[in-house]
Amino acid sequence: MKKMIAVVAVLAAVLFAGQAFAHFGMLIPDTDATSQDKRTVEMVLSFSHPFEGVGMELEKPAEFFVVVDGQNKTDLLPTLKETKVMDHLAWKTSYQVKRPGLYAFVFDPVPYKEDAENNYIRHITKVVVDGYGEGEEWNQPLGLKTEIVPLTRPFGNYAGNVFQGVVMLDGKPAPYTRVEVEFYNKDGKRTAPDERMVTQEVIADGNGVFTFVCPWKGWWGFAGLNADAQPYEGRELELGAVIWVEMK
Ligand SMILES: [Cu+2]
Repeated sequence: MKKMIAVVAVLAAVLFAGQAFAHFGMLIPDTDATSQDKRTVEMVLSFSHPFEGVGMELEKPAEFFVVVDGQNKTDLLPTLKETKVMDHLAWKTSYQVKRPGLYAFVFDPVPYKEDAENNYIRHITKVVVDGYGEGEEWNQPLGLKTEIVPLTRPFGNYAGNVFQGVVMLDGKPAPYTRVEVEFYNKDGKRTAPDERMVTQEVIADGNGVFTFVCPWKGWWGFAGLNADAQPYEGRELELGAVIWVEMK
């Protein structure tokens, strides 16, 4: 009996640990490009474990906006409607792309209190949509607190392509940042042979540049993780620079 309790305790600890890391802000559109036949982008915002399909509550974000061609910022917060992702509170919206250009959507959450790690988590989450084939200046920073600036065009990619980006923090490349990578296992068909393989991990180089090959089609999330210099509510604040990219 004692042995069984010990085994259960170890299992619980392993499962709990597995869920404790690898949370991702998720901002998933139903397309990475608009066309004459597809003018509206449906988007879902959540805070989840994308591979395992385990959700967390995402309270209404502090900010949600679109930046068109790196310049015109429009607040989209009032357009958000409640929905559920992985059985937890999430948000959705529908956005009509009226003219050609580069559309970068960003949400900045209210920091999430994570008791398992005794910290707060703020994943500033971005996705880029190519408006009518005119999404050009896709490697310009938006000036976020932290962000991944793509070095691979963040749309129209093949599965098997490399994704490369620069992790920026406070407007500067953040050397040797740990980047967690996860596949959005939407239909649950992918299984990891091993708990460690749910989340993949790379480290940026001395210029904040990281590289990852995406082996399958689908949406891939990249989270460059740093601790904020300022604690939040007395705890460490994990700052995540997150970007989602679709491989086809
Ligand atoms: Cu989590």
